Amino acid sequence: MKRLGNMLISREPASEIMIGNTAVVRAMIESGVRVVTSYPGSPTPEIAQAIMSIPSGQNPLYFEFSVNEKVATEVAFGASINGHLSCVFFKSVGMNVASDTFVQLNLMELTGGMVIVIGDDPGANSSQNEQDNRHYALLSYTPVFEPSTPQEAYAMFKEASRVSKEMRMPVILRLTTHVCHAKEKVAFGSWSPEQTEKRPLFSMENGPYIPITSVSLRMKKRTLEKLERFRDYSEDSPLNRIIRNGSKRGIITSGTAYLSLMDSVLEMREKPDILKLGIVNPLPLNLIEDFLREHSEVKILEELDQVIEQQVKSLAFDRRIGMKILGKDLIDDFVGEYLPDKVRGIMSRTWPELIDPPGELPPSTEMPSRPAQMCPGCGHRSAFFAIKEALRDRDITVADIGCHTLGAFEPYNMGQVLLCMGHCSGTGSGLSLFNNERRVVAFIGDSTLFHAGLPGVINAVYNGHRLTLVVMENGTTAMTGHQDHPGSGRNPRGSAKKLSIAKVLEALGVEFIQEVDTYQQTKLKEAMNAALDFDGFSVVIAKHPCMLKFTKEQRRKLKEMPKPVRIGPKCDRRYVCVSRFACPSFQRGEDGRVWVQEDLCIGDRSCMQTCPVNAINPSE
Ligand SMILES: Cc1ncc(C[n+]2csc(CCOP(=O)(O)OP(=O)(O)O)c2C)c(N)n1
Repeated sequence: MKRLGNMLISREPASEIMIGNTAVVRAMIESGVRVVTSYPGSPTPEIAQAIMSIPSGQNPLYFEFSVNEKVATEVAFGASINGHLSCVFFKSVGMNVASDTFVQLNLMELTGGMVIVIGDDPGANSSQNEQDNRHYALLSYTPVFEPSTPQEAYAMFKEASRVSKEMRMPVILRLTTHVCHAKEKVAFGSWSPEQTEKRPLFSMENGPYIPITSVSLRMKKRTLEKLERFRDYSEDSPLNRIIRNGSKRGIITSGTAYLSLMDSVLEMREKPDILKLGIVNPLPLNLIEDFLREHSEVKILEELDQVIEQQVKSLAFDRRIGMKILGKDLIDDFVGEYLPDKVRGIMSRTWPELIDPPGELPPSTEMPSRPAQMCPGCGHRSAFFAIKEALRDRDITVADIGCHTLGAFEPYNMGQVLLCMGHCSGTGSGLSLFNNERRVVAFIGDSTLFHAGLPGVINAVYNGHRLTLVVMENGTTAMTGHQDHPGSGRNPRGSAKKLSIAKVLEALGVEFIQEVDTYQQTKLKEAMNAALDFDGFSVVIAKHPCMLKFTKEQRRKLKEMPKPVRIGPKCDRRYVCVSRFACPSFQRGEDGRVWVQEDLCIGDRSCMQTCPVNAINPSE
């Protein structure tokens, strides 16, 4: 990490192998970004890791994890109108949380410039959906750069910053999972701390900054004019380029789809011309018109929705361009990442005479499927095991987003409905209405509670909903790689004020709050029973540090780690440890014997209390 940090602030130009996320950080530094904000989420958390790897005292970037994406966008906006080039980054669905703020940005004169880096997730590798955030760009009149590789991510971030500053408007750099995590040798330029520009500080004269009534309409007109100026710039930008193969067939594409297409093109019997778009909003309409007129058939190859296709078809209609435009024709074309085999399949359906469909994968290359699991020692497992004992079969459980979502799977089955971060108290409240028989229990992580969970709590208190909220407090944002949050007592710059969840909830008017360590299963079950009996909104804070993080830290400090547990002679093969507690350290042999996989067991002993015959024992 130290080498990474030093490389990111080296003053000399160089070439280094790096992932797209890291390349973006180098570009931030070279561009003179001052303020960077985020709320964690895949596929972008390595941007934060790279920023935090820079030695303290030498970091030219102020960086914070804000409490959610909306606040992160607001902090970056505030910095920008005070003359500092700023950047906010988050994952795909983070845009939904940021959106109320984000859609206003285009109206503002962003004197410092502001780049919004979005990590979209076609294929929903680590998200609830694969939403195409180019729709938000259209909705908010915001330009979008879309790289295909880490080198392009680096170059496009720099260009996005330059244009954003020059035109004082927000600009999106839209990454996707593949671009974030792809690795290649990136050639970068020089940098010196002295080169950071001074730009106009906040002044009402740069405004207006209050979009109300007729002022808002004037501001919108100015935005639309800026967007047209941006389109003119895009018409001539080398980031939109044509690869000519002398064909009457053409393809318009961008991002990852372009890279996968290049694989297919190698196999094509006749190679089409390709218009590779690096700027996908607003589209360079004159460039596209010329491309359409030069070809008899043009295929639009784009991952996810028909954002480019619809605009190109409407352009062809408006400008009376008579040729064939081929778009998406199957539901499958809207779903999943455009990886090489998928693109080859699409191209072979479009022009069967040019390329054959991909062959079947040989069986040996198929990965065995493995269910996602909580880690050995995870406090969430201990909590689910105990809470399950307090619930009745027909009680309703509501999941939220985080590691604890894994409780929705076998054998715990805790969580029957999930929408998005922080939904659980609201959804649970709705489920509790006209429902006197089935009790409702909602689960939420601590980072999620601060992110978007508190309004649901306030609503439940205010409207007197009867349900129990279990706050799974592990002191970190575990799911996305252990980022700090307001309850962890740290921020990227060191120690920070630690907010007590119990005190926050108390201040919000919650009348029943009990805190229990999740390893104390009997106590937790009692607390749950009391909470479920409470006539109103009740909260149980089920606490235990994230054991993955804790064990990693302990390994650095301790010479010797706790020893794995062992199975004693009392074991009468009821298999509670294997089937109901379901820690992956317990294995059932072919002969029916239970044994402990020692390289998984962290010796936390939370399992010992779950064995009805006390057959799980500590090692000496
Ligand atoms: C709007 C949005 N932002 C970010 C994420 C990425 N993400 C998934 S779970 C999670 C939080 C997990 O932390 P916590 O609530 O503390 O639960 P834990 O994983 O620690 O159990 C985040 C940030 C997301 N899914 N949605």
